[in-house]
Amino acid sequence: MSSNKQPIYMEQTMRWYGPNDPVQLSDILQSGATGIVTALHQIPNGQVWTREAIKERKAIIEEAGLTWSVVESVPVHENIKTRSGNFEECIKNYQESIRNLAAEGVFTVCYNFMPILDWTRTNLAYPMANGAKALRFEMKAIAAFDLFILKRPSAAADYSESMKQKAKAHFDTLSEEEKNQLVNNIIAGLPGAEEGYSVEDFQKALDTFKGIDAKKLGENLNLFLDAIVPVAEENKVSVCIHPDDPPFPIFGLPRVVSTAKDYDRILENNNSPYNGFTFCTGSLGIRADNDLPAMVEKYGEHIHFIHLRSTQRDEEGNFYEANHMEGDVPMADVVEEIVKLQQKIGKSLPMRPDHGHQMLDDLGKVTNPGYSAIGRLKGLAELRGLEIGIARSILKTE
Ligand code: CS2
Ligand code: MN
Repeated sequence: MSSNKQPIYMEQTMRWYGPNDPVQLSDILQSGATGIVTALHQIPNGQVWTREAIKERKAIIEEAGLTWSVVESVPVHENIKTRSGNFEECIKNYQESIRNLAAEGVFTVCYNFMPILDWTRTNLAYPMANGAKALRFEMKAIAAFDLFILKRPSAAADYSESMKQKAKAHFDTLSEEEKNQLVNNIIAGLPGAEEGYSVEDFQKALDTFKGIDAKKLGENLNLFLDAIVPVAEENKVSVCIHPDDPPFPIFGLPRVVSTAKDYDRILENNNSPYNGFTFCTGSLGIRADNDLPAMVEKYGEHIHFIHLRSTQRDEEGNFYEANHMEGDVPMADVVEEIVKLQQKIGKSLPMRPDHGHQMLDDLGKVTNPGYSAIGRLKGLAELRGLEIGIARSILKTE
């Protein structure tokens, strides 16, 4: 290399759902990742994460030779999003959890602000041509659930005539078992979602967002940040919001973290270096109007955590999770910007291969959808090679 500069590489991490995760820490160690992304899923949403509970989890991770790099997520209670009920207590508890994490040496906290549902898919075993299985979001399945199972009062207004027809035709092909499966996929809670619902409870939950449009939800997010960013600053904790997935409204629920405009609003309100983003290429990449490399360049100093995966979309709003190097996400361009960013800020950013296909031996196993071992291992291996190649060639020409 002509330059003396050493490349700065991303910190390779993997998500681990805790002691009950079928993928163990010893498996993650073999992937070459050094960092763990995890959460205390056993603590009910809205309550304080105590120092003892954090310390205990951290010890298990370190015992395995790994580091607890990022919390994903400290969940934001629905009452905070609607500013109702005991939201003030929930915010106090959130502040306390941030303090406790910092006291135990965990300084990066991911969260999201999606109403009611965390990430949403309709098919968890969408077959790829090569026999692997992917996660998929299909509009006609969402509409079929919304119109004919949930029977949400204002659902009809949210779909075009042709989508309504497609949804009806699709619904008529579903067996009882397939209907149950669809309901489960949508509302029972994908891994990491802290809440699951029955159809009845789901409608009740939707009703709590009556009158809360995107403007209001954006204000509620700002008010939440007003309360937690100062605490994050004091404790040197980077809080990083994960984008909406999918990044457009579903079931009439508002979205406030889907675009660069949303990023601007979040920073305008709290322009602290500790207020930032989990840059999830798979979620943001579902929108053709998100220029991902440009977003890394523009918001880089506020990107505290990176999720790399790809999605393949179509005009109708359907998408599936593609191989990490395929699909709509220009992965090489994104990684090139990340390499430049790390060189500029002189810091390594934690990254995880976000989801992977269910493949090889994992096809016969019970796995957390999106979080089987081998697909993520493949993603990480490809991403690692891509980054090394890009970083070395950039430094050579400098
Ligand atoms: C999903 C979610 O895209 C993703 O990473 O697997 O678990 C997401 O990480 C959470 O919603 C973030 O809070
Ligand atoms: Mn993600």
